[in-house]
Amino acid sequence: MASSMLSLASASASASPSLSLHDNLKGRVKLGSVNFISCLPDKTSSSAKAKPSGRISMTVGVNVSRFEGIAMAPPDPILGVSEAFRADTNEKKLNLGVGAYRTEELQPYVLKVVKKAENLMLERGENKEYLPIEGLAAFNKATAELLLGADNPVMKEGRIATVQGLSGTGSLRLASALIERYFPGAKVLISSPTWGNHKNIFNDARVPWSEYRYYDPKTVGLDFEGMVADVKAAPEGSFILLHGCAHNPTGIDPTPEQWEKIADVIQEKNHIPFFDVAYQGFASGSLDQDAASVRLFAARGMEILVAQSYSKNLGLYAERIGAINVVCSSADAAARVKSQLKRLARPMYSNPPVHGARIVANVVGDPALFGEWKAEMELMAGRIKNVRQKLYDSLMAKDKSGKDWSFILKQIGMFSFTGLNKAQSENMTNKWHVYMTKDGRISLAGLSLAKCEYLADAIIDSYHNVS
Ligand code: PLA
Repeated sequence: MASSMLSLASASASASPSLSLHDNLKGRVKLGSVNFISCLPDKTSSSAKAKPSGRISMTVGVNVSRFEGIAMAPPDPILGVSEAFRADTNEKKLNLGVGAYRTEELQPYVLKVVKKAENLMLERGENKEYLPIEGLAAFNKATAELLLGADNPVMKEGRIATVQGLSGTGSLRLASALIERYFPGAKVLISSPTWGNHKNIFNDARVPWSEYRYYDPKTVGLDFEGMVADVKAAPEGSFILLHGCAHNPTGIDPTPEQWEKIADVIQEKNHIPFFDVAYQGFASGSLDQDAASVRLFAARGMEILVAQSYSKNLGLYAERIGAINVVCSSADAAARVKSQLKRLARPMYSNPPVHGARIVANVVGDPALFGEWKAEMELMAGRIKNVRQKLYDSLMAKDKSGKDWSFILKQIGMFSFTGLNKAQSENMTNKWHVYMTKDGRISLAGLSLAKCEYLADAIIDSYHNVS
């Protein structure tokens, strides 16, 4: 309907190219579409000016839209890779862009424990009523306990405000809204590099950010001195965004000793640590080990923000389940913070979805299911470690240049930061049909043992033959 209206409009206008815009609009009105009339621009507005092209009809037709001034957005640097992958018909194609776990057959994986929890939920005939603004109480309790440990004094003293969020991203966004409202002008410091969406989140929330040094390309490791210096130099009371484990995209985490020093500087400068925990249990295979960084800060009695996600560790990508936790110095402060988080959430999305929250609450709340989850998580983390090893072995066997690829083994989590530059990453995609982000990151969770040699060939070719 819309397109036929447009073509009628075009025909009418192109038949009378000398008509003024207003005349054209009037002519269009005669076509008699109510929708169309309602879209007409104000003839006095500048946006209604016809462009000096032979296709005045099209200009007028398109200018009818109030969205004329909106330019095409670029594809997302991570999720856009999946779109390009889907469009490629080459049978060798490999999607190492988004961090989504695949089986050895490169198929998406629904955890067995998730299916069990869903069956239980179906048997119980759970209703579909709205959740409270803060989310499912059983989920909020479970997620905070998973993060800090059930016997953590923070839990016992009620010093934590936990609100269910729309997975990690939505939880980070809610925390950003809290910062914007209650800490106006405060800066968030993010690592260089970091997960690309962090910048978008803070930009959209109008929270100023700057970067601290993190990755050192010379050592392909952590620039610890640079990091500490930059955190020290930040204005007092800044928020320091830290990846709880499995740093994305580098796969390089501070050692426990380095975490202590980072905590020292943050405390010294009265900064507020802001953790993004998107991979708990997925880095080492152990939920407790992967939460050690956050627990270290909590044990010092510091106030902390922590965004959590269940996309990766429970494979609940599309359920959008996560949480924002604010550890406060008193139960009273936590209650007030929670009330304000709810106030921020209500006009944004009202209340969160229930399905994923029930899955998490059921899995964590049932000792048998909890045990099964841990075993499955170890399997997933183990498969990633195996392909990491095989990729390294293949590179070492095939690359005769003497290059040291051992940094791949030192990285942890689902990603490997290959060190390939933009042109080399593009070669990976254009020549080898290996889809990855342009910063040189590959998701090992999308790689199988069977494809390691092919990937090694692609990396060696791109590294040595593309500058
Ligand atoms: N924080 C970090 C560090 C992440 O890597 C991701 C996901 C998230 C938060 C948010 O995930 P969630 O909203 O699904 O909970 N990063 C992915 C996917 C896996 C993405 O970009 O959205 C990535 O490929 O980097």
